[in-house]
Amino acid sequence: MISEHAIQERVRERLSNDPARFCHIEGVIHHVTELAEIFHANVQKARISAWCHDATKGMDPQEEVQQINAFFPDLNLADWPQPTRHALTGVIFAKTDCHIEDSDILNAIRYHTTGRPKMGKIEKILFVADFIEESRTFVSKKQRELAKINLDLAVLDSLESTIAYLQSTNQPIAQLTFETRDYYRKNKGGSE
Ligand code: DGI
Ligand code: FE
Ligand code: FE
Repeated sequence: MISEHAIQERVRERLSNDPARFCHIEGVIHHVTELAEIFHANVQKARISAWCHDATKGMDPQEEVQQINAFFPDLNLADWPQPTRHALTGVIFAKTDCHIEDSDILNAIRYHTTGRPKMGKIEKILFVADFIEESRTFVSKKQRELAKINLDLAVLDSLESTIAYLQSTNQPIAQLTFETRDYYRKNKGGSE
């Protein structure tokens, strides 16, 4: 794996035409660092996953499909609505451009949009940090506070909010997103 600084520079270069996205990522870096310290997770892994998570956002949708089909031949793209696909190309970026092979980091990137049942600590930290980052003006102070107290409840809270928003705007929702919500409804605050 290349150094964190080198990863940061590759992401900056990749997003040179989207400074707001780079700024969002810097905000997520701040939150994953804080959450990893609170919940005793590997800070370095959390930060690397945060740098990569949205690096490929804004790609041409056709190129996106081609890249995903070539890299994940067994994956069914019907399960991944277009707005969730940058999580998959993010994994491709992490592996090919940054030489990342660590499964905690790659899973955090892959599931940062949909979540998945039984997420690991780094996965949950990136998922929640992405939701509470300052550019999400609809997130309340209470929701940001919850993240520092109970990661599982914060995952659930973010999912309920995203699903309600997507339903109200008639957007397709990944099956995995519902499965994740159902899992965290049943396991409220259960696992760490
Ligand atoms: O990339 P970000 O904007 O930082 O955040 P994200 O990766 O969580 O979400 C990207 C977009 O995808 C956002 O508009 C919400 C949407 N999204 C999240 N889950 C789903 C989804 N869109 C669809 N269609 N289906 C989902 O399951
Ligand atoms: Fe994203
Ligand atoms: Fe993001």
